[in-house]
Amino acid sequence: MHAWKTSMRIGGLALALAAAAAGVPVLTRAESPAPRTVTVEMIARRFAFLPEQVEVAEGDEVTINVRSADGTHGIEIGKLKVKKTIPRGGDVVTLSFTAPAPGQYAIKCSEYCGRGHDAMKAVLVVAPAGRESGAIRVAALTARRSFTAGARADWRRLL
Ligand SMILES: [Cu+2]
Repeated sequence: MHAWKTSMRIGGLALALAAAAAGVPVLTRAESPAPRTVTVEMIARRFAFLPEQVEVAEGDEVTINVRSADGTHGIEIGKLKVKKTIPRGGDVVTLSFTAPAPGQYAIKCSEYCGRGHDAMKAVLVVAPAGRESGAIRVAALTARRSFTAGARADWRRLL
């Protein structure tokens, strides 16, 4: 005779996802339960990422959804050993990781995409847990020279 033991766990993830539905359409943060989840919608385009800066706090469960607005690109966070190809056509590529020790982590394009490839960079900024600003800044919208009005329009259209 067998004793069947079934355990089902319904975690706090659903709560976090529901909480993330409100607020700014691009970046969402659920404050509880721990660990927090941070989801970033990102566009890769010749020759930049938008946003070009992502701020999280140590220990955050981070998901970056990336899609290309033109050709094939790649996304690599070398220090985190995260690297994926971003196909042409706009399909979403998802990176998931736990935010590491405080510091700045370079994000770069890992697939040669043309003349400006080497300049195609962004940065992940990790703040000490509990000391983040509370708002995830999107610095790229006005700052980046290589982002034309057309690129920003792509971003709005795709998200
Ligand atoms: Cu590239």
